[in-house]
Amino acid sequence: MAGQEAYEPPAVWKWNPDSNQAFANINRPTAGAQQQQELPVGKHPLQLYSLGTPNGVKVTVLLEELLAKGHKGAEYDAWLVNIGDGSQFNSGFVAANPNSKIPALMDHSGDTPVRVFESGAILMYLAEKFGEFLPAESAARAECLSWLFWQMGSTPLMGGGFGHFYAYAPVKIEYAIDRYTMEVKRQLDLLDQNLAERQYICGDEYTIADMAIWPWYGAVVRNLVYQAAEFLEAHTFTNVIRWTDEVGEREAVKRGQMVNRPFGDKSKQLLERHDASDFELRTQDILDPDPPEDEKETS
Ligand SMILES: N[C@@H](CCC(=O)N[C@@H](CS)C(=O)NCC(=O)O)C(=O)O
Repeated sequence: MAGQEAYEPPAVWKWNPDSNQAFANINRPTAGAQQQQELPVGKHPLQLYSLGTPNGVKVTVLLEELLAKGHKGAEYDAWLVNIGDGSQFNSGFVAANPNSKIPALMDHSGDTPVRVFESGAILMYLAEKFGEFLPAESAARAECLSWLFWQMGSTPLMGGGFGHFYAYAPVKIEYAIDRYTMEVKRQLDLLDQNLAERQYICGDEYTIADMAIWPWYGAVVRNLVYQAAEFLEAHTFTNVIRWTDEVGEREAVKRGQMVNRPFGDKSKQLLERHDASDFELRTQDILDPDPPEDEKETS
């Protein structure tokens, strides 16, 4: 098969730390802290440790949506966790999330701090805490949680499966790309059929299910991840595109996407968020402006 070298697995797999696997510098086959480093704690009860990837954006969008609805208790400090340098293996982060992946939330509002990890669990925790974006009525709640858990279970096949083998793997393996492309197209078709009938994922109401699904599938159809829109014929999923654009117009969604974002347009990068005014005062174009063209080094 094209791109596939013959490989006979040995009886026992051994880790090769020098392999050419994508992300080999941070991946290892063991869990737990690798270095002592405590987490910073800011002034608000809610402390978020994250990065502006789709899993991180879900949570910052929800927090900004809660604040937009007037929930002052949703004020939060968002600290940047650089997963490229292995900060997710610092002892403080591991105490907040033993799984060593962003996002992780600490809620200091009670007598004992509460840790919450897994983005879906964080969405549910905050939605329940503030009584928003998760319907209270049993059937509507079941529908919302079904789509939330659908995202948590399905997206790894898109990200870890399709995205990894299509965009990141150092060899293009037809078998793997075929397998995961089939699944991703099926997932997009499912969303498209659902959104043909409904304004939002669960019906007329915008919920945490939209917030969970949008950063992933919206990014794919708008070609913001994996550069695969043409390959997947993303333009055919017209209902997903309609919903993607509609959700993307929300002010809280625009703000949530800026938080803990160390890449892209500097005016949209808010590396840390400690106050609502940070969106106006502390973006990277202000904190770290590019030198004027005529002062740039020429070599
Ligand atoms: N199921 C987890 C997945 C989180 C996740 O995969 N986070 C990635 C960034 S999007 C990460 O922290 N990766 C670092 C690593 O794998 O070491 C969730 O939804 O919270």
